[in-house]
Amino acid sequence: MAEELTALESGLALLYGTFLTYAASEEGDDPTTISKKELSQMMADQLPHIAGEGMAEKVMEELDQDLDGTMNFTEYCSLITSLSMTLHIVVTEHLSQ
Ligand SMILES: [Ca+2]
Repeated sequence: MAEELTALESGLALLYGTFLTYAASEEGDDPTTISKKELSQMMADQLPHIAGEGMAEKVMEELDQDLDGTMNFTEYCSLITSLSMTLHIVVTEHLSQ
């Protein structure tokens, strides 16, 4: 009998699943990395309250460490870390007011 995932385990699975879904969303390109177009679609679908128009281009420029023009899983983790840190800063500032 499989045990139910905890909230954190579910969150990790969701983060990884989201990467895999968008990496493989366009046919004909590498299904293990997120292209600029896939990133743009992911941000529009999944980060509508955070990501503005044209932000995907800026994010790719900042996080594409190996300069191959796509986002691999390590680079995606940098995006998640950056978003998590932003959330932490916002919450910390709110709590200190
Ligand atoms: Ca890259």
